[in-house]
Amino acid sequence: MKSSEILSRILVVGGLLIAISAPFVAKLVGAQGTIEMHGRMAESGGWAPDVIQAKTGVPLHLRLTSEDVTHGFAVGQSDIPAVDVLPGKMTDVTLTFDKPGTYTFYCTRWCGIYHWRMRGKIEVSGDEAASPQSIGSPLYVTLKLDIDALHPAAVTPVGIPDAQRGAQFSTLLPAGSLAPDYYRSHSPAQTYLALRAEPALAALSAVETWDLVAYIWQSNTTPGALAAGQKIFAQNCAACHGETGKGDGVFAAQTNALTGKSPAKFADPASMLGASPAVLQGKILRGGMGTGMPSWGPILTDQQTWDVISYLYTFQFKESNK
Ligand code: HEC
Ligand SMILES: [Cu+2]
Repeated sequence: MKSSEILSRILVVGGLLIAISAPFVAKLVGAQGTIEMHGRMAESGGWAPDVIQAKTGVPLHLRLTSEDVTHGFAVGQSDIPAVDVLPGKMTDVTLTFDKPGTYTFYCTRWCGIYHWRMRGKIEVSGDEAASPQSIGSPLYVTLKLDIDALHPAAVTPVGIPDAQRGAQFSTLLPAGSLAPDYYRSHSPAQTYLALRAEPALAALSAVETWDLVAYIWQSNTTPGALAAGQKIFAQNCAACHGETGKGDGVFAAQTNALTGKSPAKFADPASMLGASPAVLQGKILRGGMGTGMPSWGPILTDQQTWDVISYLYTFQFKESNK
């Protein structure tokens, strides 16, 4: 084959590709470089398109509309405010990314049982190094925890442990008890048993020791983090786990009918006090893989994840100022 022949073949093939892809690209990218995006409930297809390319520093214009019910649109791990996406209306959103990486956009309205599956990706290219999720391995991986195993608490308190009452014994605590590493890698029941074995705490009653466990939890959070965690919980978790953590949210029964699993009961001390923050974080990041528990890793920032975890323990512990 002569080289001119090869060249002409490449040209023909190249021409064909352009002809095929041109109408498709034109549909996605409108006259002013605006992408029109249509939302449908996940069972009818979710977002179209569901993968979008963008460049750092270059504004991305989206026109959002719904083909069925009201949806919402937000980008995970970003502080861009969520907008509503209404049938028969266009909502314009302009996004500019400073960091390259793959961002997840998602629906923020409870449009149905598969609501949380209404997700898509924005692939942002650029020169800058850091990606939005470059936070290293999560704790459950480094600690080699089995996040799917049951974690019954070896011991549970009689009443509600009270962080304020615990504060008065805080000077007796062994060094390192309040360190984040310790708090995150131990369940409250494990912490309780470790404190019971401390000679310096031998004079404390069981109730007083549990109060100290609550104090350790409270020392590892702040009122601001708890308030942020409460908001995240109300928006994203209560529909399954229930407003009061009893596993009785509006979608709990449907989740059980679909997967055979029920949303975890954070209000149940026998299970919750056996869970370390690291175990809870693992499940939140990864999701249940078929249990109905969504994966929140691409949606919540590291800080938001710890905020909601510290909030989950309010179903077990009493805070100082309450
Ligand atoms: C669509 C329903 C649904 C939503 C929404 C949901 N969950 Fe879950 N979640 C479940 C189910 C079902 C389980 C139990 C099965 C499992 O562990 O995978 C579970 C389990 C968990 C566990 C494991 C608890 C344990 O003791 O091991 C944590 C932690 C958790 N969810 C946190 C959250 C948080 C935080 C949110 C919101 C950001 C959330 N979930 C939203 C259904 C849901
Ligand atoms: Cu939706």
